[in-house]
Amino acid sequence: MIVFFDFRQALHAPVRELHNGEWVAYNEVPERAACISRHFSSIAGPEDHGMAPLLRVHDRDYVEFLRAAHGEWVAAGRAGDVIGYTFPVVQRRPLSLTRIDAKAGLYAFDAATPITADTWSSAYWSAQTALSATGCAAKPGMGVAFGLCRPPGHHAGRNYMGGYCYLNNAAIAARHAQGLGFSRVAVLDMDYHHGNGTQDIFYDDPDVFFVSIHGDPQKDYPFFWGHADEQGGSGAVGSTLNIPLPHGTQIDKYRVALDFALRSIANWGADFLVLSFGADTFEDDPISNFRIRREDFPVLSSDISKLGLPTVILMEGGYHVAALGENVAAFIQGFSNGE
Ligand code: OKP
Ligand code: ZN
Repeated sequence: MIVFFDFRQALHAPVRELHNGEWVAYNEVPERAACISRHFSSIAGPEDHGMAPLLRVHDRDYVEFLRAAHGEWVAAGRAGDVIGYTFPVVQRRPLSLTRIDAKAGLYAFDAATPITADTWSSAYWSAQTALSATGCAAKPGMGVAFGLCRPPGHHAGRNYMGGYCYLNNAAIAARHAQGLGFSRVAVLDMDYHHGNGTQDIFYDDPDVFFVSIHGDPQKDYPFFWGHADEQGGSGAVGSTLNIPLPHGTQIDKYRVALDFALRSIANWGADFLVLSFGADTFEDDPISNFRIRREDFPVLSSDISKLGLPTVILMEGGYHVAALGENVAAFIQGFSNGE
C-alpha cells in the first residue's frame, strides 16, 4: 500500500482547546502522524496540485482567512494561537469584516480549532496528501492508497473550521476523483465523530453519497449533526446516510452497521470510495466511547475491500497516541490482504 505524507503536516501544534469550561492540552498532536508513519517502511511525498482543487470545495474568502489569520493576529498585538470568541449562530453571511477577532468567529463553529503560524502550511499539505493518494488509487490496477492526512478534515465545511479540521480533505478528494472521471463517488466516514463538514458540503448534491457511522450525536460531539433523520437536501434525498450508534458499541454491532453501509454504497452504484478513517473508535480512545479492539480493525478493512472499489483511505481522528500506529497499521493491513 502506498502511503502519502509531507513533513510540513507536523508543524501545526496548537497549545490548548476549550473543553467543558476549561483549557485542556490540545488532543490533535503532531506525534499522531509521526507514530503512524513509523509503521510504514516507505512513504511518498505528495505532489503539489496547487490551490484549484481546494477551491472546488472551499470558498475563496475562507481559504484566504486561513492563510492570513495568524499574521493578522500577530499584527493586532496578540500572543498565542488564534481562537474566536463570538460566533454568528443566526443570519451568518459573508460580511467583509476586517478585525481578526470577528473573522475567527465568523469562520468557526467551535473553540477546538486554533490557528497557529504553521496551520496553513500543515492544512495545505494535508490536502495535497489527500489529492496525491486519490490520484494513486484512481490509477488502473492500483485500487487503494493511504493519505496520512493531518490535520484531519471531516468537520470543516465550505467556509468554516471546527473539530481540529481546517480543509476538508475527504471532500477535496471526492471532487478530485470526479475530475479523474468517476461519476458515482461515495464517502464512507468511519471516524467516531460525525463528519458534519463533509455531510454539509454534499448535502444537496445527488452525485456524491455520504455515509457515516459514528457515536450518537445525542451524546457526543458535534451534537447538532449526524442524526438519523438527516438524509440529504431536496433534490438529493437518500444521498446522505447517518448510522449513529450508542456508547459502548463493540465489533459485533459495529460490523452490522458497516455491512449495511457497504450494501448501501454498492446499491447506490458507487464507482470510487473515499474512506474517512478515524481510529478513535478504539476501546481506549481518550475522547470517544466505542469499544473496537486492535484485532477488530483488519476485520473491518477486509469487509470494505470486498466492495472491490478503487479506494482512497484518508486519516481523520484517533487520539490514543501510544496505540495509534498499531491500530492504523492493523487497519491498513486488512485492506492489503485482498491484494
Ligand atoms: C475530531 B475528529 C475533547 C472534546 C471534543 C472536539 C472533538 C473533535 C474530534 N476535548 N472536542 O472527528 O476526530
Ligand atoms: Zn473523531
